[in-house]
Amino acid sequence: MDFVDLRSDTVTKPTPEMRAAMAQAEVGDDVYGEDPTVNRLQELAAERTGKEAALFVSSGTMGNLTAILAHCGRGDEVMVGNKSHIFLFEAGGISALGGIHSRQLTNQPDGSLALADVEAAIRSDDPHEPVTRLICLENTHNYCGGTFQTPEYTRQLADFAHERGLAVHLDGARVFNAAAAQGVDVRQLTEPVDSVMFCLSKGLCAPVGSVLCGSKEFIRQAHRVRKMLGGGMRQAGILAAAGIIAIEKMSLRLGEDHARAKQLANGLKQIPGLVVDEPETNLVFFSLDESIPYSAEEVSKHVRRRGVLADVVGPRRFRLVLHYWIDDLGVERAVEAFWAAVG
Ligand code: TLP
Repeated sequence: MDFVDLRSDTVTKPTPEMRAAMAQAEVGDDVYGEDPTVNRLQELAAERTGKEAALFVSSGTMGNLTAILAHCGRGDEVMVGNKSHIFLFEAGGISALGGIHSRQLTNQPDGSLALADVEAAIRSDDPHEPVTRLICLENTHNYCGGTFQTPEYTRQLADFAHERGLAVHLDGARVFNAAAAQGVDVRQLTEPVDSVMFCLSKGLCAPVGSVLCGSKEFIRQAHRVRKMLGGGMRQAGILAAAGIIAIEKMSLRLGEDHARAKQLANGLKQIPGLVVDEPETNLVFFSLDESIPYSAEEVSKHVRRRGVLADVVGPRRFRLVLHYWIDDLGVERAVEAFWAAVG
């Protein structure tokens, strides 16, 4: 069956243009710094995010881990949101592999961290306590509903952190979605922070890879950490070639996914018993109210039989993700499948 796969934007396959560029990519040994296509991708990523340098990594998880290990030493503390991807879904890597202590602050409904909470969580110079080193933001915020942070908030939080001697890392897995949704240059969201990781392999359609960007000195350290984690790749230009198209072309069309997310949310809202959050970007979250006698798992099996794949994120909660390979017909098929399952 031809599935409408709304489980994630990570399911996106490369475009025909990407496959052609991958086949023709000029490559070299990237551990020697000799892969011209990787170098071009890194220069492009640095330039787009307003940073001095960048490093190609295998995944978003590796990018965040590499960044946090480069910012912090063993026993240091990093502030993360209690709904952040780093805290919830990265296998506890920062503590397991880095000996880094996490301090979880309550994410506000829009995914931000309240400055008052940050201030209250900064450790004092007391030998009993870990040393506060870093604050992590997430933009767009996945589990807060694909919400975006504004340039003003980002600047305010970064200034606040810097005045107190702390660094800021941005999990910008979908930061191009955050920029597109606000009609701003992505730099406005990345320049204020010390480091940013963004993913090529989600809504931007590349098959593999993320990029970590920051100062030259930070990337020099991150390079060593990446090697330590086994992330030094060789002829990675084959992957980077798709990444260049992801940044140059695919980042420009994300507004289409956001418009379809609204279309999908509006369609689902018509179905009695579904409580649909207003999407800000490409993620649509909704819940089943008590009038529906099925669990999310049961509903998901039902819609699957109609060719629609949905992400179950709670006993009565779903996430549907719009991306390049979902067109208007896909949105219609999804709405029809949920009508048939619960309507
Ligand atoms: N998110 C995936 C799942 O792991 C949940 C998804 O389907 O959304 N930061 C954020 C904000 C993410 O959403 C993700 C992936 C990552 C980091 C990790 O990226 P990868 O999967 O490349 O390691």
